[in-house]
Amino acid sequence: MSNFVDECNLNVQAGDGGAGCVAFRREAHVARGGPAGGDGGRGGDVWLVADRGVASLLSFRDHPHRRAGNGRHGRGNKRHGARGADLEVPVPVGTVVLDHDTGEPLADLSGSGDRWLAARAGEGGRGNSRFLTNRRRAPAFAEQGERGESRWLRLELKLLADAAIVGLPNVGKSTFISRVSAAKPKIADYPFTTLEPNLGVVRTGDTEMVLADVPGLVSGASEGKGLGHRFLRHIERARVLLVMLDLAPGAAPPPADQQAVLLAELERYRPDLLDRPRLVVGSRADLATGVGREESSAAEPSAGGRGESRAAEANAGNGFEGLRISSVTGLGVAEVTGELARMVAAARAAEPAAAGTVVHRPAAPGVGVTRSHDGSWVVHGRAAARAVALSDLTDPEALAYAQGRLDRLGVDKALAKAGAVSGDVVHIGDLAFTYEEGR
Ligand SMILES: Nc1nc2c(ncn2[C@@H]2O[C@H](COP(=O)(O)OP(=O)(O)OP(=O)(O)O)[C@@H](O)[C@H]2O)c(=O)[nH]1
Ligand SMILES: [Mg+2]
Repeated sequence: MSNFVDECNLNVQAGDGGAGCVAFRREAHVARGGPAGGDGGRGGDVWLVADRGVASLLSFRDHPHRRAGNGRHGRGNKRHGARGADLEVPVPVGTVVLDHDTGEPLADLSGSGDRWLAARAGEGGRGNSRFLTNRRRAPAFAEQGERGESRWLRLELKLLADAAIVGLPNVGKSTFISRVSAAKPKIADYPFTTLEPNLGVVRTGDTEMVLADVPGLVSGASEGKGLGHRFLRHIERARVLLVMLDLAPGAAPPPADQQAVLLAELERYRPDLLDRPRLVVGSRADLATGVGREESSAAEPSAGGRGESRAAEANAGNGFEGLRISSVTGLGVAEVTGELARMVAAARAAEPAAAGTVVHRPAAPGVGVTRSHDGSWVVHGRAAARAVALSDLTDPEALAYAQGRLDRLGVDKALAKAGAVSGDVVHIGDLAFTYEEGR
């Protein structure tokens, strides 16, 4: 099975907050000393971090769950619980994060070190010592810890290359990258040898650029033909496209037709790919007739040529006006890398400075009310859930405290506005209440 995985699902679970503690000081002469319960620790956050050392999303395929540490509970003597450990999940540079259900883009980790908060930790609960007031001298309740956020994400890897080679299958894309970089892709004389993208670093003069060799494109790729358009996403971010047309006789349609197919597929996938700077080259020129001798347009049939198709083959080679290369003889290779480097440098120079790509999700909305099928009401929002997450809601002081907090959040108003009437059941967090009008 392939080790290059460029899409996966990931479940991130932030740590729960620890519970606040209910405790009282022990004093020699007082039956019950002042409240002394410590706070629970906050849970750990889950961060996704773009890391150059990670090549693909492989590690998530069989193990899609990542979890940060829970906060510890508070204890007596106002001892606070320890924080849960944050979890940093390394992902490849170029990872795009989407909402699993809606497909909404959430983050784009395109620079090494970019970080994104994927799941927010639960806050620790406050201990009873925090609820001491003039009128509440011995609070016998504390806050529970908040649950850490948990969600499913969809990750897609879009390779970041300066230039990507676009061509029909078997035109010599992999041979070219193996010639100009240290990449060692599989090369063979049949279509679809390359099943996953290869990256290579090309150095020319003082420019260093990353070149991507992607699987061959065929007519209909955008409808799923060949390897489909799955790999086109790796072309999306290339600054320059190296369009490679086969000049070998009899192997492929004439260069102009090859180019038409390639451009049509690019356009169908993403029209703006056609605005990308591109360099068109003719490959396997050593096999084409009349190479490098434009003046000898009288076709010299190559040895082993096949009868009546020779004239057409010769035309295929000769009719091409772009740069001709041979990765076998080295013809034109330096010219192509030089020209690519120039185009890449120009494209880089034209880019706006990177905008410190740490993306944050918008803050969670306030209080919301919805009605369930059974006629009960559900109050949404972190603040409301926290207001009722107390250690002991049978304690009258705790209940009064929770009620005051819900009032301040406008929960009663929101319920009244939504049409709740006395006797309706209201769910907040894990708890169910009965609604009373005009209280
Ligand atoms: N004579 C000659 N043969 C070449 C040249 N470049 C590639 N080939 C041969 O052409 C065949 C296909 O080369 P690949 O590099 O695998 O082609 P590809 O475009 O990567 O093919 P896919 O991965 O299947 O899309 C192999 O047999 C290569 O040895 C060249 O410049 N001259
Ligand atoms: Mg290949």
